[in-house]
Amino acid sequence: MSELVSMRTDGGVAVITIDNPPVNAIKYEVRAGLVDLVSRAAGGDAGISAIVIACAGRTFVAGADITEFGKPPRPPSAIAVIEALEACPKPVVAALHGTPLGGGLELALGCHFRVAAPGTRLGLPEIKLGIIPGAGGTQRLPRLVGMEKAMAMILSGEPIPVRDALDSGLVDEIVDSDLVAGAIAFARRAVAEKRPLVLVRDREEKLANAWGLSQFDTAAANYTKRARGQNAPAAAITALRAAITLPVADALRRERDLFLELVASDQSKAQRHIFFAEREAAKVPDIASAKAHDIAKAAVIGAGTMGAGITMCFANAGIPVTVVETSADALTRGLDTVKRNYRNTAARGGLATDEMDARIARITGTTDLAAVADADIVVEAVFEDMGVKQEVFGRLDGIVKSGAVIASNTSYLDIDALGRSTTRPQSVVGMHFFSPANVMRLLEVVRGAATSPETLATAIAVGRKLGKVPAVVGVCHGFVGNRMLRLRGVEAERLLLEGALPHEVDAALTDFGFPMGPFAMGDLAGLDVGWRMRKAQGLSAPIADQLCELGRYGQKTSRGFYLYEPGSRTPKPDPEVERLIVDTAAQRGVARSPLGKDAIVERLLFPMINEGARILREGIAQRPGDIDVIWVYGYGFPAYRGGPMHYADSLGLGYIRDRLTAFADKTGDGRHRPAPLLDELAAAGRGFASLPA
Ligand code: 3H9
Repeated sequence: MSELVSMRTDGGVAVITIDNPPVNAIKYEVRAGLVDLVSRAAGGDAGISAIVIACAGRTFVAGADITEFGKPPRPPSAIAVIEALEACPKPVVAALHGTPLGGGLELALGCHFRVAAPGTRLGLPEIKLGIIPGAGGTQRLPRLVGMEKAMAMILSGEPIPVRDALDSGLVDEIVDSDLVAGAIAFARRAVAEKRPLVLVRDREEKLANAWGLSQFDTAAANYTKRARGQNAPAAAITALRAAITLPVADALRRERDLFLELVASDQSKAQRHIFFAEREAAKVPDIASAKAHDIAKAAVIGAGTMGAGITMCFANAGIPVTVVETSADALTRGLDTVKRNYRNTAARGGLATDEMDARIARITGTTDLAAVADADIVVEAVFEDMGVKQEVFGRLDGIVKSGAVIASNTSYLDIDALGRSTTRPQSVVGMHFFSPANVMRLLEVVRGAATSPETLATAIAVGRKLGKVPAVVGVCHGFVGNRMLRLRGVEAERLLLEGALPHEVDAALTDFGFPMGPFAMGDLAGLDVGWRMRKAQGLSAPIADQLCELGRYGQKTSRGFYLYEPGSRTPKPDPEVERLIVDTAAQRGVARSPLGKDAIVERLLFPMINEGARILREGIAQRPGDIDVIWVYGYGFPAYRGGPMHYADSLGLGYIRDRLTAFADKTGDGRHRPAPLLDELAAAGRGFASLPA
């Protein structure tokens, strides 16, 4: 018998327990153990009248073991386990807690009944891995909760709370006391009451009352519209549609075929890469034993756009936070922004009123910097200027209690220089949030030369607590994300001179899968921001600078790279901008000629990948996957392409090297010469993924 699955009996009820930490994934040994024990309990032993399937540890089965995907299958499959459960003539009750997800929920759907502990969250998140449920989820879930809800759950991948699961028929009972005891009691009642053992796959009532095909197709179209470029959503819809159009056995086979096709696809490989890279990015081997400080109180310096967003992050996570501004007016403006954001979320149904009030109550505003004295972490989010920030750090040094973390939200500046303006550089770290800070998942945690292991560990732990994806990076101008972004910006401007128009460049990137192209993005953020920064550094951008000189700052002035109708955020190509581009190219003696989409994408992305190689060699990022995580969570790089470095590997580094060499010859820009690391890997026929961990 497998050690990961065990059985005991409790007054005639067999309790089969899975114990495969950390998340009870149903890997081979678990599947084998389950088939063995379920068939034993189901068989002749008259002493056993019912079965409970439960899990040890923090959760019921959270899915298939993702590390097994792409390897030769080892029977029994998850489907075989579910068939064994369904074949059982005795009632089978799943006892759910934690996060029954994916194959875990599918296992539970193979049982006759489901009971759950309070706080359980149930879902089919396969879509986030570029696949669909492959063990009956697309057929059994709609039979329990109806097609509309099943479609929402499977296409979003988001879990639902247990209360919702009870109301929609996914679970039969919430057990407030001991879960397994409650499940055993439920099983005994089922036996005593001779409750009919109807399999979920045979329940037709909710499907029969469900949408007709035309309603189904209308709803499905809404999801596929948003799915741009991804294969899994369309496959999920095909499988769900089969629940209405095919006999269940055929529909299950259809689902399985679609699942197998997707598991083998590049998109799913890319999304699985991101799943594991996300979990790796916050791991720093040399601080593994450092202990994070407890954070009971936080403070944020500055209540501008970033400061207000960061303040909300703490309040959302249940941490009391003091926000400091220099004037009463600025403070009021900042706090108003926070309240408006919360009210908007509440109005959209995203936040209950009492929860909103609780979050707002966690925020204290003040103009007195001394109020941060008892904070365990202070996040500085003042104007992006070294002098201003150093002054703030110097003052904080005299106020903040010993041992507290002093973090800067700078997006470019030298964390070591900020550390040196205090007497405790060991407590200083970068915490680079992305705008809007209360929404964007990425947090670049910047490790200074003097940052102590405890400070770094605390910043990472705080990031997790705030629901962010922390990625640890080293100090350089712009860290990982903005350093690479800058190269993309330079290239985008060059492409305009060489023959492309802003909407063509943007369309090439949105077709690739980015939510927005660089020019629409610049207009949204405000072109004056980059202009000011370039001037300070003695840099220039041929087109953007001229637009700014004309007062075209983007959406806020209704004109930028595009034209915006009053009250609209939809970018419209502007003939005046086209003329300016054509004239500028002529003045510079650049002959313009049309550029194809693929050529545009290569010119924008390959120099970034090259910079990524330099970043790796310099040790600014620990692993290629960290760079991928930063680009997926901070800059909208499509997860189904796995981030820039994974994407580079998928194309082959030899190809990237050759294209970069051609770019360098064409533009005369030395930055385009293949970076030594890229060159070496390409010469050896290797990819970034082959670098030692
Ligand atoms: C599926 O089920 C397909 C079926 O439809 C068809 C076939 C049957 N496999 O996230 P954490 C690891 S597809 C392997 O930090 P948390 C994870 O890498 C699957 N490993 O914990 C990490 O390792 P490490 C559908 C897994 O408490 C450790 O466990 N299911 C898996 O923040 C802890 O993870 C999903 O997509 C796995 N399935 O969150 C659920 N899951 O410590 C994916 C986790 O070495 N999992 N690991 O870095 C999750 O969403 C979260 O892990 C969960 C816990 C919410 C469960």
